[in-house]
Amino acid sequence: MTRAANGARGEELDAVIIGAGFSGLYMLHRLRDDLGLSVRVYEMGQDVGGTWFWSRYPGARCDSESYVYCYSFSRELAQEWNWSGRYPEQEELFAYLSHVADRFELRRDIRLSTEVTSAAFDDRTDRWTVRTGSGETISARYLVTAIGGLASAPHLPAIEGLSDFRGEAYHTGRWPQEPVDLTGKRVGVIGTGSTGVQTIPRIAAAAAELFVFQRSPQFAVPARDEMVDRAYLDDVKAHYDEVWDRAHWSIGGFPWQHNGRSALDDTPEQRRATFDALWAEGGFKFIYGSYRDLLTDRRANDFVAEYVRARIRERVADPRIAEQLLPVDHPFAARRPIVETNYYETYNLPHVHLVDVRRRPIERLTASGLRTSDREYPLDVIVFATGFDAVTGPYLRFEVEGRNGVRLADKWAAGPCSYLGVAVSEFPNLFMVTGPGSTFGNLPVAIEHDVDWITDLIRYLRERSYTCIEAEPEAEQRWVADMLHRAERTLVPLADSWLTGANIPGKPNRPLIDFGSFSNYRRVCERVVSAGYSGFRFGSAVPDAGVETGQPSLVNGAVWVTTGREA
Ligand code: NA7
Repeated sequence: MTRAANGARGEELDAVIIGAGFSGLYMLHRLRDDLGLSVRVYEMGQDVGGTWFWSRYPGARCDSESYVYCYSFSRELAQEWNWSGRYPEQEELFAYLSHVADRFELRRDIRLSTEVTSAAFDDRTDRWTVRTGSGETISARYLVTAIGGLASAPHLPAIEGLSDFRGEAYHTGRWPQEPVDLTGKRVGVIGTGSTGVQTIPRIAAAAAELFVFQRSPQFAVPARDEMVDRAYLDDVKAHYDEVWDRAHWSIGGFPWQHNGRSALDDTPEQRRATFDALWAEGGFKFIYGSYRDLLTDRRANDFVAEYVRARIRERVADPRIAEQLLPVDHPFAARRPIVETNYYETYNLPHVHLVDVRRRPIERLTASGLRTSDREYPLDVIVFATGFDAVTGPYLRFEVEGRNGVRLADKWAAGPCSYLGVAVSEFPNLFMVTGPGSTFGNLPVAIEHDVDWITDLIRYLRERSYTCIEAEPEAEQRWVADMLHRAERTLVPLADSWLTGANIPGKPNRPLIDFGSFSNYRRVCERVVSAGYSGFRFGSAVPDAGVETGQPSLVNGAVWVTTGREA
């Protein structure tokens, strides 16, 4: 036991990890089993799985391919696990993560149903004091946030009359654990992002009537589940190293590269042939395996945007409804791309109605339904597929206090800053797995990278008896500036979405993640390591014994070490 900053006695550990999803499970495995640290994971859900514990709405599935939406750190795990198909549904992903927790005996160090309510860095001991909703206080040398960017911060828009509605209401990110029976009911879905597009066809299959309240139509590409079969998945297993090597050094964490050409250099016929071939394959390859400039040059993007609009028109029987489903206010893939199955055909069903709430805005919920500016829709169930306070939201749900009591919420008031998306100046010994400013794409690949990188960094600290590490403010500022510069070279800033915080009223609007490629991010991180963790400074004058005796640590006398220049 040790004495925490305010004098409360707390259990002493090497590391506390927040979250038991993809990131937290692997982080626990590395820190505990490879470095031999004492570690505890706190998870607010009633089971492990993170996103795949919470996202249980009808049709919830990942839209990355199964064989790269998983861990690669254990060849045995990859060889023994058999995915059922191309895009696993929530149940299968949850089963996979549960299997990982069991196989690597992780559960004994995970506290479920326990929310971390605050974390404060203690300048005197160079340790974090972590408090939980169940009243625990823990002192830990390292705090690792493995909280993802979405699942813990669902966004419920401030629609008037929310509490007046007498029917059932669900947010897709907090779908009940027990089955919800929609059979024969009048259902309204608000939102047509990735989640809405996945759930609408499934809800339509059960509901008596479905009203989709759409504010912004988006671009979606076909999933083509049927294009991947058992033989394909076995072949991937046989070429494990090759597939993973390609994913690790790719644009977005998928095992493909763009075709190296500019869309501007091809003839209309060549472009059509390129798009047709990729459209037939389906999935994210349509974006990441296509022309090199689709996401950076508006003219190239206009070609693909027009192609996708034409394909949408082909699938919707009523031309007036088709027009309403066409995205026109943002470039293709400038919002997080959507992958769909039977989405557009759903609007050909007689009991499915598209309501354009940009033209006729939602005014309020009533006891019996939803009212727009021109009429009332009687509903039994309302589904909010309205997204998340993404990337920063999960961090600002609890109090995080760094050196000298500086609050993370204050530090990020104008938008998040970090060094490499992993560390924040003034918040020593805090490590974020895919935090704000980290890379974007197929997340398990990014997560494994970050977890390995953090593990190596902690090993480095321990081998040299450093008790404290902190990002230098200058390195952080340069990283943020570089990241914003890379975003400016893409079309992402031309769209309002959660990628820039624009989906949350009042949230600073700017890119929240690094839109450079995965391979670039990896290279930068490698350079930082080879320069002796440039951009960080290390403190080594706080003996662990100081914690044991409750003596103030020697912050003022600490030997701060700065190595190299940041990459
Ligand atoms: P998204 O992509 O943020 O989509 C949210 C949807 O909800 C989007 O269509 C919004 O319309 C709509 N929305 C939000 N508030 C309102 C109000 N007040 N009225 C009408 N419509 C509203 O969230 P998802 O859950 O679909 O996906 C998030 C990520 O999860 C996804 O990118 C994957 O990474 C997994 P808008 O477009 O803002 O006009």
